[in-house]
Amino acid sequence: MNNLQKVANVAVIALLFASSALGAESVTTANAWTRATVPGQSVAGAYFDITSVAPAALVAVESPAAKKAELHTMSMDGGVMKMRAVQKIELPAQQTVSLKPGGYHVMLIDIKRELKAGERVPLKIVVQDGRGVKTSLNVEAEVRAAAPPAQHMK
Ligand SMILES: [Cu+2]
Repeated sequence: MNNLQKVANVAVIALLFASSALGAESVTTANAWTRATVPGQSVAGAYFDITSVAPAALVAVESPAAKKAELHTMSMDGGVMKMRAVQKIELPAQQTVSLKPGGYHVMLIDIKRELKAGERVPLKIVVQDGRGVKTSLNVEAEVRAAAPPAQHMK
């Protein structure tokens, strides 16, 4: 570890002690994307990598592109992949949690218009820290070219 890294680590620790609430800089996201929709498609998954410096949880998402957004998980149930809504997605300290097809994802429900490849969909994500304090972050999801829409089961 060089001196610059040591200074950076001390700065992060100081920040943790200085603020009881998670600052916007304490949670980072990367690689946010969603799939382009086909006409008539009303739901779409949105995905991103999220990392928190302190233990936290992703508790809500909203987007102006959809009437509502839910946090979903996907698991095998009797040999069938099923999605279900979850109240939160735990974010262990300094571990990147990936929302991706086949796992945790954001479900955009009642999409207001077609999502076209190349455009960006704004997402507002809400993270709750260990003391219950909520912080919201804005994330831009890149719309990627369509693949066959996933089956949505309740
Ligand atoms: Cu889903």
